[in-house]
Amino acid sequence: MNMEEQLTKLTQDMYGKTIEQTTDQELYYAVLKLSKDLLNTTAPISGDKKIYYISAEFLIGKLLSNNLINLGVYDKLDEVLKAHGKELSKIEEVEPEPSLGNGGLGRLAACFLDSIATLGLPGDGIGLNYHFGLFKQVFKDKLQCAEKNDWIEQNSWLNKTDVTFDISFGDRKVKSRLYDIDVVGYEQGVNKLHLFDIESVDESIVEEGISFDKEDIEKNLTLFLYPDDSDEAGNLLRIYQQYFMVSNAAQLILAEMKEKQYDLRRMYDYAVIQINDTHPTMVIPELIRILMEDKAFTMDEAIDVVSKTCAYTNHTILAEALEKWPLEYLEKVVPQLVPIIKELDKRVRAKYDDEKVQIIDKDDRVHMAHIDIHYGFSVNGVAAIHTEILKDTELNHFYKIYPEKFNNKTNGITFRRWLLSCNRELAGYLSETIGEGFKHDADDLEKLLKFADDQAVLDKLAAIKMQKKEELAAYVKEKEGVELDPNAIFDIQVKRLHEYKRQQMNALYIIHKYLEIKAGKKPSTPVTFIFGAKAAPAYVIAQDIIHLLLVMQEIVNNDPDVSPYMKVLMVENYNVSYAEKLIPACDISEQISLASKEASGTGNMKFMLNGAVTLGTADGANVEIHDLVGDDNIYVFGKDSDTVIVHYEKADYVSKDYYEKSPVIKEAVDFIVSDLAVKHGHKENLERLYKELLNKDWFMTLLDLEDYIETKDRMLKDYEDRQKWKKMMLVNIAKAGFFSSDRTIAEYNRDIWKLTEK
Ligand code: 26Q
Repeated sequence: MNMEEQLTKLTQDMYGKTIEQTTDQELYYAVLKLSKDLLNTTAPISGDKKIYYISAEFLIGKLLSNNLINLGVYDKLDEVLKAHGKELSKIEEVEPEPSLGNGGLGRLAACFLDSIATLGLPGDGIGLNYHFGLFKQVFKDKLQCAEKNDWIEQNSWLNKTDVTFDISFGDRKVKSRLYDIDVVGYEQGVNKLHLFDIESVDESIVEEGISFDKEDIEKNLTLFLYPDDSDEAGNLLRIYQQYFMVSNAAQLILAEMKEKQYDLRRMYDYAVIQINDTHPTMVIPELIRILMEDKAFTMDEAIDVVSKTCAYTNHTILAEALEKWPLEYLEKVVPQLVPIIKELDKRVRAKYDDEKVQIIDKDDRVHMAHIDIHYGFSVNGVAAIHTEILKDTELNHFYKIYPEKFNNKTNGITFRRWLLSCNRELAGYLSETIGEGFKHDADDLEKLLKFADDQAVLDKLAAIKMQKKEELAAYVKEKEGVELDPNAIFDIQVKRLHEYKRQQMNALYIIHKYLEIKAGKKPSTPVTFIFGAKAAPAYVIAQDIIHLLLVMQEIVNNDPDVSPYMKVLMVENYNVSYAEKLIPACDISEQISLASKEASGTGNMKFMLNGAVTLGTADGANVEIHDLVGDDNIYVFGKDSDTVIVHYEKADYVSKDYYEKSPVIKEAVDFIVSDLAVKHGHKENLERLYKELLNKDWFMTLLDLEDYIETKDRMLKDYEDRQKWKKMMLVNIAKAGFFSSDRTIAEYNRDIWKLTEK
């Protein structure tokens, strides 16, 4: 049967209707079924050695479009649907977005699964099947409210398996159940994303918002990602979740080893476990425990085998994000691991006198990263500058002990989702211009450089950008009720809300611009500032920053003197699907973290690939973008990481000095608590943010504000030199090949995993 016949039969069997008669909703489920049938007949990727990527987050996004592309049937299906008066892009809208991640780390895990399968490497993801995942963001009274985000439906990409495991905690035993999602590589075979759930989970215990009984572990264990940890019960719940994840992972890996009759004493010849940040760290003591208790290993043997199997990726240098669990909590939830962790610590103490490398500190807190570094064979950072900072400062004590373990793996993104799927117009035009080679070898994008002076190519790139801006404007009009002008410059900052990412600095720029326009200085090209960000519900200042942005949105957009020249929009519930609409429509990519704080960033890569120009600090992967495109095709500002690190060491940054020295800074900061702002907002939130900026400003917003204003103004001016701007777009696209996650995964494999590519 050809595709048209298959689909016709499906809609007939499922609904007794022709394709024409079905609704988009019904068609989605028919196409889902068709895709799942295709996945079932696609060969699994196999090989002797396998990578297990364990992660608390897999921010996979909607899967329909991506799976159709990777299965090689997107165009065919699109054609069939069109012939019956249906639009694939409309049908895609029906799919709910899985809510299994928070930000960069989770999206990276999803890109990696795509590339692992695309390179034909045997490798599965292992994580949790959160029913409500990360909360859904709604704005009420210009404040963020958190609601549950349900995404699991009767018919979905999840496949219930008959795999279950017993998981024992200190005070209870539970039964797990494995659900699988197929991960198909681009014109390749299939791997799995293994998501564990608890049989007794109960969605009905969630009350208004996202509150629930944190102590009812049998019912709540897999409801939410990162449940509020501002009290003890919340912390314990996170430990329950982490142990549940890794004990399932360990049992699954050992079961697969057994099935293949592999010799466990050479486990490292058959398996690599990549530990994505510290959330899965307990897999190390758990594997040691099982090998000793069930497989008669001595402690020495178990430690040796596990250490040669596990590798750790660090995603942050922020002290507050490095997990340290009180030993007392571990005793309560996972007492069986405590003697092992103590023994691991004892062995470290016997060898090294240095307090900084111990696992259990003097306050009896267990430093999870320290377990990974001592008892794993590889430690990697996620961008060149980040790895250097780890080696030189944050993890220097470890680097001195184990220089051979440290390596860099600069992050990447899958071009299937972030070009072929989200920007079909650009992908299509690139194919016409430089051939299809870039679809398999991203470095081929460099062929575009030959066209840097070809007017037709430059104009077409600009025309595609305009089309994507128009599409975004239409979507935003419907979704948010805000009118955007596609002729304005689209300046976009989308990422988790965090002070180090400095959305507040962007807000201060907006205030500055608003005040300038009010004073009569009107920009010749209008500009639209777009934000998308969720803030952790317990992160007060982050909520205040969202509030300020929403206040500015109201003030600016409703002021007839100002709104013809600038607009502000904070989109509600920013997620992967929204990113796929925003990124292709962007002119200016805001990557303005305080230098040294953003490990890599991956949004920066997605924007570049789609022809946006970066406005950024010398931080994370921005540094590598700068190296690739050269000074003429990026706007870099702000103090560098060495300077910032010295400020922290000397504790000599005083934000008030910057405020008092600069009338421009003072005026912008003061506006936060002006009568006008307070009239539109809440005094309490605005005052708290104002005081924070003036008295603390831990992430040094005011340090870089003047340079930021100057650089951004220059960039907005340069946009008017259309020829220059179009060339910058072209160079950014052409140089983005390095950031394909296929390159990243090939490096992981070459240096860490050492699997054979198929
Ligand atoms: C820590 C302690 C207690 C509870 C939760 C956490 C926690 C939760 C989430 C710590 C970290 C995260 C997420 C981190 C993250 O997303 N990091 C980002 O990883 C990306 C992929 O490597 C990088 O590009 C980003 O720079 C980095 O911020």
